[in-house]
Amino acid sequence: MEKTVLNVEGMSCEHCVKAITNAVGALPGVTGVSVDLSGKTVEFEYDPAKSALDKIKFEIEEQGYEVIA
Ligand SMILES: [Cu+2]
Repeated sequence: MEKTVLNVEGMSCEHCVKAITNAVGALPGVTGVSVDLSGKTVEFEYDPAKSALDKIKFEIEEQGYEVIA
């Protein structure tokens, strides 16, 4: 498992936290999704063999947010 922190723009409320937590958490091999609204970060652990990082970033953008890094 690899621990990763992404900088994500556009998250503003608990709805955003839920949307991202549910969408990213539903991907295979992803656990421990934690959204920090004030820090504008999404932290999680993932298994690269099950979900590529690009796929995870894409999923966040599908929800309407922008992955900065
Ligand atoms: Cu929101």
